[in-house]
Amino acid sequence: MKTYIAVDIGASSGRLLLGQKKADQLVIEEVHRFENGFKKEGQHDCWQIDYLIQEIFTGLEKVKARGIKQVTLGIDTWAVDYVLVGDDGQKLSNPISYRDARTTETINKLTSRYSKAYIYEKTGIQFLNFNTLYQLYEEDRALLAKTDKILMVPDYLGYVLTGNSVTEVTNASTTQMLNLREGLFDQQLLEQLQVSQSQFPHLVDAGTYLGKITNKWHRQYDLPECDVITVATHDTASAVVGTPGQGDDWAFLSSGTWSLIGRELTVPENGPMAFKENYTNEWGAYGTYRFLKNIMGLWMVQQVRHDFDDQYSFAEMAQLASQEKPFRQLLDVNHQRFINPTNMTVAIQDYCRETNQIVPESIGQLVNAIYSNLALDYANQIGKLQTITKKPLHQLNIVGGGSNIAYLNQLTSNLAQIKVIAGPGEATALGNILVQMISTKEVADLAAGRALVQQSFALKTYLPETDYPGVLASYQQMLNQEEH
Ligand code: LFR
Repeated sequence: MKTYIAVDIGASSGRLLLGQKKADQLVIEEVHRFENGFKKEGQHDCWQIDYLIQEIFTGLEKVKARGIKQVTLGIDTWAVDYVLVGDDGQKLSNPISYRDARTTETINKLTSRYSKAYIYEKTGIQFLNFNTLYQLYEEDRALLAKTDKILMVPDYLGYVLTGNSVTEVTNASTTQMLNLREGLFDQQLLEQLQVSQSQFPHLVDAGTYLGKITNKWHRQYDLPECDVITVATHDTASAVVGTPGQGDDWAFLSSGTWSLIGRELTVPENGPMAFKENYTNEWGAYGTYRFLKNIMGLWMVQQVRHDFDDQYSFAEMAQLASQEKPFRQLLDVNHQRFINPTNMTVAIQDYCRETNQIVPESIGQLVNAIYSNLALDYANQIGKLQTITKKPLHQLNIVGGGSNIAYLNQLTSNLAQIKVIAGPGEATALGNILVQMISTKEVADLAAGRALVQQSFALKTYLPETDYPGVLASYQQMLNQEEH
């Protein structure tokens, strides 16, 4: 029996999961989990990339300690961030986090030359302050001049492990630098950044073989033999692969640090309405597109938890939130002020004070305010998704850690008046493993992979139980007023 390892690193935690196909079931087990986060280094919030590499090896040593001698392995992480590598093959600095303040104003600077509409038409990618396009625009020119390779974070990790470098497309598309029509980096945008095509290793699709872990690491650590496969290296791309949607009337919501809500398309949708609503067309595995929107997500809950000295577990926070009344405040959860505030609790309370709303004080009230407004935004986007793609939706598949929050799932089902299927919580790692299994021919294709997930994991169904007359309309009105 083959053993597959998913290295899945999100902005707040990372894990190694072991997967095997036993009879007609996909069986997974977590072998190692670790914290992740950025730290201030000088002016900037930086990822601790050497620490992440160390944790990958620690996890692989645990695999070997179980007597497993041979595995295949795939790596996925969050998107948009990159590592600059010099001529000597070493990183030139730690990667700066997308939440760093350096790009807050950059969209305006860059779009004074090329309009937003023009960039959108080329790339089909949503305008987020932190896209790689804007990060590279603000990059230290002296460092860029010394840069031999620009590697997206998961490509960098694969490079450190194997010595081989590629640019995998599901993640590369989030740079907002790939040309949709040409399927390559866009020459004009590269020129604007004074970055050359040759600084990016060649583009590859998800499922491409990368190489073996080099002997240097085998001498240093007790590792299994490892064939590294470049999976859908963007965590959201892996999550969508691992989402057990069937037919074409389902939407996905990958619920973690971010909430990524959208639907899978086979042809990108970058028309005027998608542009106006700032929807993105991120490239997926096997010729698909993730037509989606970023919503602030559980980041807000994670930060509030820190404000309360991490004394509550996420389950306790959800329990306390469910005892409060929903919709006591309307918040624009996607406001820039919630991207990286010094204190999230204070940021939420200030917002409520400024807008003359009840100020949430207790942990339950704060978390309820976040859940209520996330659910409102989900419902709002379900409507927009159907309008823009001109196809009805009858089901929302919620995956990721957030799919375990029953209260939030029910709120979402009620507000959007849609059937919610929750789970699996580990869809990202599953998608990572499925791409490996498709590469080794243990699974036939994407549809077969999703069917395997469907039959291997217990999913929960939520049906609308009630509605909240006028609440979604008030939320939409609040957003419209904010825009004007
Ligand atoms: C989710 C995610 C999103 C991306 C954001 C920043 O973990 O990858 O898809 O927009 O993080 O990279």
